[in-house]
Amino acid sequence: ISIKEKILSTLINAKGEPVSGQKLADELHISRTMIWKHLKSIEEDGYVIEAIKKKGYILQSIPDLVTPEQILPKLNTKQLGRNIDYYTSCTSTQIIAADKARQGASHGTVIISEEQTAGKGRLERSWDSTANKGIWMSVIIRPNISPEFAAQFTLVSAVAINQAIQEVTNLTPQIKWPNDILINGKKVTGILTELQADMDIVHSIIIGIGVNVNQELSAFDESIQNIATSLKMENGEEVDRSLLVAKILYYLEKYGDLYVEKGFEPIKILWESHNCTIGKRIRATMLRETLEGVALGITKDGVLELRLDSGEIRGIYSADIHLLGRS
Ligand code: BTX
Repeated sequence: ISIKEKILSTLINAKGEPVSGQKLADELHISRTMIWKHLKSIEEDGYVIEAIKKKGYILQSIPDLVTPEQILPKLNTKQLGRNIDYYTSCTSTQIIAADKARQGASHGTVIISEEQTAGKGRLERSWDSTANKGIWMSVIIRPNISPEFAAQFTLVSAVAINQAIQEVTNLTPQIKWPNDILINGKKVTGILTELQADMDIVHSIIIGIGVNVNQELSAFDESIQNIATSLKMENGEEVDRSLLVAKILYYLEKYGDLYVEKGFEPIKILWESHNCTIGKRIRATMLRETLEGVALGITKDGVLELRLDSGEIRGIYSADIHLLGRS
């Protein structure tokens, strides 16, 4: 933790009371001039600090950022998010997380950025990641499971994010198999799960989470304006991003642990109660074929069962799903 971070956390912990510049200088063993320089730099990050003669500095307002300083006081987890690597801008948190995981980053490490310049979707598609308006994060987990069970973490994550959004906003999102969260039919969240494993052992799973939070419609690239939405667009209010991050991590830990301990059955029930896919007529586009039919349900392994018009039932492991309406 740097000197600047120490000064900031002292100001935050003072809860509106003045903090003496001399006291800060004494405690941190640096000059008053250095304190002043750090305060200027904190102000450049969007914090508003008032200086009161003979009394000291008061923190007047905090910008909406997803810094560790803002997330940690709201975080109620044992391991997830206890180690946060924060960026104001980066190419993709998923790429940084993959490197860190290879270098041995611990279970629960989070890479989070205010902005991504090359955010990734599945199959090398791009993910629109406007600065300071969304949650763009990757969570490194190291569960003790074999690789064939890793894909289900996408469904575990969807349930966790869904629950967190409901709790913070009162909106009721729905999960579209396997990895989209929709509100009023538009995409508010994408999940990208990547695996580092050998044949029979998982080294790490990297869960990439993108949530559109405070964007206006015009913030989205024109090409996705008709399919994307943000929490603010849906409920008309700004959402506290760091609180939502903390809640997502809380439920991801809770449901991740539940999955590792009890298997997929309890997650399946939660997933089913929030999904908008089952019972619908859908089109599933896969790498080599496109199928149409009625989504019957998910199996105990999270595979989507599709009844084709011929009556044949097919298990879908991975696809892009287009909802065609009721069956
Ligand atoms: P996906 O392949 O299911 O969805 C990508 C598609 O979604 C795009 O082709 C586009 O049509 C649409 N899209 C792009 N950006 C947005 C957006 N902001 N909102 C709604 N729709 C959009 C989903 O892939 C997985 C996305 C994971 C993103 C996270 S962010 C943190 C981490 N880092 C990173 O680079 N990716 C993950």
